[in-house]
Amino acid sequence: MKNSKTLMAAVIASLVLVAPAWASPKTVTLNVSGMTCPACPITVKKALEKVPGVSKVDVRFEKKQVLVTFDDSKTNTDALVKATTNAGYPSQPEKAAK
Ligand SMILES: [Cu+2]
Repeated sequence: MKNSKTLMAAVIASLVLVAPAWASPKTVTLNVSGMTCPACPITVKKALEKVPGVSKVDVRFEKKQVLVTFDDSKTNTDALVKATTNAGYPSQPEKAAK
């Protein structure tokens, strides 16, 4: 009895700790075919980091992909595509979200 109560408390505590991470961050993979040299990702990353709501930009230069984590209540995939396009690097979401 005492053990199961302790276990329950541990489970609840871990749920409370993990919960904020579920809130609303979304990650999208953008294919950026125009990244041809190692300096390109810097421009792409800066352009994406300027978009309000973007919390993380992870460039995979070898794959010509950018993983963008953002708050979907503040921005969306279209805005991210526009940001890279305006910086000179047209991109496409890996999975069409429409
Ligand atoms: Cu370049």
